[in-house]
Amino acid sequence: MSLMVYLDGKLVPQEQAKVSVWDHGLLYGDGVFEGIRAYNGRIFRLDQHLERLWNSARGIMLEIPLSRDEMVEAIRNTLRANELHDAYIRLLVTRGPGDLGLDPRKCSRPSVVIIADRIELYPEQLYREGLEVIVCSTRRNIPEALDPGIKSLNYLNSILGKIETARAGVAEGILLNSEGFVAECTGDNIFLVKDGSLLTPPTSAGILHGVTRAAVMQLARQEALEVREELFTVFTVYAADECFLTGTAAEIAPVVRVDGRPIGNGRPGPVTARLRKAFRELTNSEGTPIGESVSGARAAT
Ligand code: PXG
Repeated sequence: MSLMVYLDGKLVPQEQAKVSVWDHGLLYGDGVFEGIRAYNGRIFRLDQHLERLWNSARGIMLEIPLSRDEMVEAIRNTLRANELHDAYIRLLVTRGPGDLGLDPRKCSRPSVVIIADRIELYPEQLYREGLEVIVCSTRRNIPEALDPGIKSLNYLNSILGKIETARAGVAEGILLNSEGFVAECTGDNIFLVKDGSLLTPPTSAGILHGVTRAAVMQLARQEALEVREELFTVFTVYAADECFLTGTAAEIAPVVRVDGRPIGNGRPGPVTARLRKAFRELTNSEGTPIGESVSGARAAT
């Protein structure tokens, strides 16, 4: 079945959802994006995702041509048009069509795209048995050059890491920052459990300010677990009791091997399991309602 895609104010069938080859999002990766999830008819942490989108846009001096309320309505309409209750939402704002030069002032109008699709869940086995990761030789972008806090359409730094993980036959890869401290993974944030406390790199390490990361820190504190944002090296990872990754798609994914070394006893640990349960309860209990589908909504623009 063809999906309806939001493109610059209209809902169009996916076959017609096309952007110009002059769009600087394509020519230069000039734009910002978000990956958001809806659970059982509710959009999880939508405000935080939109706050990050607006911050990213501000970081590259891109004016989003919709108000926050209009964006919320556009997302809800896209979900309703596709009758999706559990979904992955990809939201993009590109610089828009310009000329072949870099100058963003030549781009008259940013483009807004919202794609809502069924969520492709990771295999259950991955959560039961845990995943294996490597430490990539690709380093995270340095914040002084391009802050990883800006969720820009230029993801080559993560893609270089992903190429390494694919060649190693593992699910994810840890990226160190330029100083050799652990930053995050190609598309997930990282947490360790050591002596009952949670450890995660601070945003000053040069990482994406993950929405799932923030939710997990909040849940951990509610569960009376100590959470420390501290710089650490890969040796701290090797010596951890537990390790897990957080992200919109992965949620909370246990890591059991790093560079071929078992973490803890080599099985998903109890703190990770406890947080996974708390996270599931959170995603089931809060969120912005998508609202009722109106008949004929698929044709509406
Ligand atoms: N770090 C990076 C670099 C990310 O891209 C996260 C952390 C997790 O953030 P949230 O807010 O989702 O908790 C992300 C988000 C993919 C993919 O296909 C992943 C993201 C974006 C685009 C694609 O794995 N991740």
